[in-house]
Amino acid sequence: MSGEVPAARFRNFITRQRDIILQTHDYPDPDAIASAYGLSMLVAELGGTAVICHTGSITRAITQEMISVLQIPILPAVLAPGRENAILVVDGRIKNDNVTKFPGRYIGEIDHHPGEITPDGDAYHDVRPHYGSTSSIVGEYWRDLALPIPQSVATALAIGLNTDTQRLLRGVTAEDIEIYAWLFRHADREYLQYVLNNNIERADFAWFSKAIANLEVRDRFGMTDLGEMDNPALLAIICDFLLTAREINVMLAVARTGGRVLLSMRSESSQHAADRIVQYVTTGIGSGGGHRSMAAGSCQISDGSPEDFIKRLITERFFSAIQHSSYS
Ligand SMILES: [Mn+2]
Repeated sequence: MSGEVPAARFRNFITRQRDIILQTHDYPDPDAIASAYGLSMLVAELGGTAVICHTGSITRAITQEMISVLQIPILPAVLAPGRENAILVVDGRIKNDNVTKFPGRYIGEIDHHPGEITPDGDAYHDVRPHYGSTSSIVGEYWRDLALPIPQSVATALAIGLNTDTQRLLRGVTAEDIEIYAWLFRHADREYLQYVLNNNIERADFAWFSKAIANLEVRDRFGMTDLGEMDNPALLAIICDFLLTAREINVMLAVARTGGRVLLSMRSESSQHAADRIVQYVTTGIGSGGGHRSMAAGSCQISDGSPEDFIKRLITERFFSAIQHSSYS
């Protein structure tokens, strides 16, 4: 890697590759949406064009509201233009299962998840697993290139940074806090606080109540099964919430949809990395990954009833990880 700062490297990359598609991971969350938006505006500022697209719905009302209020031009996959696409993956990895492939060339990735980079001599990689959010990386690009960041971009990035780090409490580093202070100065603070303080809806309460009723705790591991529910974003929010219980250090929330089981996992235990446990639980039946502190996965229900499948494979594997403090 050359000695230039990542922001300068990105600027040089855009001078060679002026028209790009920014693809978020499927079912994009606020961090993915905000970082794609921040990058699209930066590409425009640098004289290029960038279209944002994704696969999978955006289910949270507050996230849809943020997209419309901040006028973020994000398109569902079906609207993505033709085969000449040069696609840069944002808040995910080219190789990941949660990045549904579009026609075109994959030219790079900007991400904060751990794991190997996709080897390709020409591709652009800015991968910083120690960062709490991709929004932090994109915020640094704006700051380090000394470009005038629009208020809507600073606001979106500050929201993305906050949601991925659980309000600066999870997987956060000094770099995240420093760029947050900078973004905060340029953001619409009132709207930022409004979005962060209104991410739950009344309709969610029934799911919270079911999650609490179905909660099983062994040692410091908690698990809950929400039954049929096609809403990975709410599953993650519920998982975050249950982890705040003092008695729970590792939390798994599962739900079923279309013959699949969705998993959301959180860990605040230094001995138990969420990504490692999700990989262990889904071995041979699905896939998963993420960070030490937050991870997700999915499995295909192969045999028996869904209840039986979850109990036999997922629940038992999950609780058996209590013994394995080798996960690090
Ligand atoms: Mn992220």
